[in-house]
Amino acid sequence: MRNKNPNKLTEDIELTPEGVEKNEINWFPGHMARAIREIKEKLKSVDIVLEVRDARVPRGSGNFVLEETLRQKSRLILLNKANLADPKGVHLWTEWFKKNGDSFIFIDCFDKGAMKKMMALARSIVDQKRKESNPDSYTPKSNLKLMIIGLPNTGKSTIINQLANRAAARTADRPGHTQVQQWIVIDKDLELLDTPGVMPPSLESDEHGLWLSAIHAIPDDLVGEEMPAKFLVDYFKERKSKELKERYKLESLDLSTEAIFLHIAKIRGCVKQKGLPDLERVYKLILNDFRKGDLGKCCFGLPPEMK
Ligand SMILES: Nc1nc2c(ncn2[C@@H]2O[C@H](COP(=O)(O)OP(=O)(O)OP(=O)(O)O)[C@@H](O)[C@H]2O)c(=O)[nH]1
Ligand SMILES: [Mg+2]
Repeated sequence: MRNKNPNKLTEDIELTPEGVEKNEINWFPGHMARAIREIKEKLKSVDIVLEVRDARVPRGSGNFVLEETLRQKSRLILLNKANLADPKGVHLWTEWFKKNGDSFIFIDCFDKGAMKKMMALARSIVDQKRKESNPDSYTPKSNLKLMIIGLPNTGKSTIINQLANRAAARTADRPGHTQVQQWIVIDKDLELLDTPGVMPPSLESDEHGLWLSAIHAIPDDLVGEEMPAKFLVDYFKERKSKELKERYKLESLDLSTEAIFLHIAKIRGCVKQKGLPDLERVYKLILNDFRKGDLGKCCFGLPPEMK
């Protein structure tokens, strides 16, 4: 469903008792409320939850609806796609997560070394909890059951495939690909539960919505490509991104966003009939380039006390 008010991403959201909202942009359709219920139901049967977030939006790609529940369980926050995140931002958020006391790790899930480190950390969290609850007769747990949760498109199924070393779960470069929970047995010592991506039922601000649209947690057809594309060009312009400049052969970054759009339309042949610029194609192109990391690295939002 397209947002009826394209200048506003967030609407006042009314929650029903089941947690299903009634707002104009429906990024929280019925199946997400069901997915949240099913996550809560399965918590008892797993040793630890791996909460996958996007390293480019370390806090804003969490889900406040599950926060309270997850705090009562062993949980490791995986900040995935760290290869696309700005190292300065990663450093600031690392300090914040440490201070906050949450277990976390920044990873690029295609990096075998990082995945090994992540699994060792997950095992140590489970063992630590067992030790605390049973100090006298503690034994490490050999067969682990993990549940992978997180916002759509954060890389949950890809992480499972990397651990399995095969295409055990279906993946795609778009949100909402996994629709049902699926157990994947890696070997006798490791079982993973893949779950459908779930969005929080409301967002903090319009900017928060733009971050999640940019990283493609929110499908493009819900809000359109124009606002996220404008946001991204402004963001990288402000940071004097040399990737932005080089990618689109810009003479200077001291141009208006509209002038940059027109320039891209010209050099990339995005033209409609009668020679008019096809801006819709330009917006799509910018989003695609950004998602591949071709406009530069980024980190959206600062830790709370630094705002
Ligand atoms: N650059 C980069 N891309 C990644 C990484 N992890 C996953 N991806 C890509 O992100 C896209 C989404 O991956 P999925 O594993 O399908 O994401 P998901 O969280 O399972 O998505 P849903 O099932 O829709 O909730 C795919 O195109 C992956 O190749 C990563 O660490 N770095
Ligand atoms: Mg998936």
